[in-house]
Amino acid sequence: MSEGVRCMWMRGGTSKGAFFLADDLPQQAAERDALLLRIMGSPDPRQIDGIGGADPLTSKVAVVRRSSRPDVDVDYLFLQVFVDEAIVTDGQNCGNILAGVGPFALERGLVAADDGETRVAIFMENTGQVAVATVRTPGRIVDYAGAASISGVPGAAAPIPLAFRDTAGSTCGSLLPTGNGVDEIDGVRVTLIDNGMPCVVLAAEDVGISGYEDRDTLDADAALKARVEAIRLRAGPLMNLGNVAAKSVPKMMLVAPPRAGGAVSVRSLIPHRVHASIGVLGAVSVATACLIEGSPASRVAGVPVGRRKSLGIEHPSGVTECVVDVDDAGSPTEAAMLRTARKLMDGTVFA
Ligand code: NQM
Repeated sequence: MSEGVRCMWMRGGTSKGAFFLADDLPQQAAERDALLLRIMGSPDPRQIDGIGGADPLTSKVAVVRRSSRPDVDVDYLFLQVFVDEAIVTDGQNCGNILAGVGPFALERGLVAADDGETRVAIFMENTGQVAVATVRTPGRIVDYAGAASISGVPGAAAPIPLAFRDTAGSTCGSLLPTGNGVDEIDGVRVTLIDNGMPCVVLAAEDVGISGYEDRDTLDADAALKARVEAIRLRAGPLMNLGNVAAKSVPKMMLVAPPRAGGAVSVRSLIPHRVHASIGVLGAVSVATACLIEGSPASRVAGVPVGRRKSLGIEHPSGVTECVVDVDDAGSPTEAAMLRTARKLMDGTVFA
């Protein structure tokens, strides 16, 4: 591949990654993954020989193709390239990188832009659901500039609302894969939940922290990480995920009472580094856990009444608003989140 591969480097939400057309990458997964490891510079904690940013949040890949599915514009496969291990996994989705998929598809001509704004229906190959992104396209050109700000990203940009349906059980088969709102693992009460992202939700105080620590403090706490990882490894098979030792799911969500006007405060391990803010579908899953009576999240959360619930998820870099619609039974039917994205570089990457 010395001739290089066409690649767009984009920020999507609070993450950054390399966006490729599916046709520009090897079709065989092992060959593709070897190439992506070279491109990102993994395995290496500094990713010095690649374009990855030495952080799981900046070592991400989107593979996009025109869709042949009815009512869908493009198919999006998300790949997480591990930083310090030679692992590329499609075992999770990513709602932050998803925010860049609409603009990328428009830029590459996979979708025709409308004048004003363009609705892009995106099939998320990792989990099999459709998300709808609305991208600002005045004069049929993607406009990245705007006044929307999201916590975790300095400044402002054009809003890209994302809407999700039918995300319950995306990877685990059902919203609550054990059938319970609360389980106990290693003496800790947990909710094993998947509303777009498999998550283990537990009270921060039950693993000996306040839940308000910053990212660096928690990343330096080896004892905490070992305890949380032991719970994660036991949760994996219970969530129909099998042995999760080399997987990036489930995410570990340590919750505490809100203290900045939101619904709940969260520190998430994704799974071996602490998230600088929170993942999109991770936030949807935590917000949903807050609605489950008697769960560790519901015990600390302040949940608004009504069928449409706007829950502020507090995290290390601010508050992310997540809107969840519920049916008469209180089960989630739809979720929405505001993101922004930015085209950073378009060119050829060499492996
Ligand atoms: O949960 C990081 C991110 C994510 C995932 C992670 C995400 C999501 O912030 O939808 O966006 O949890 O690995 O990019």
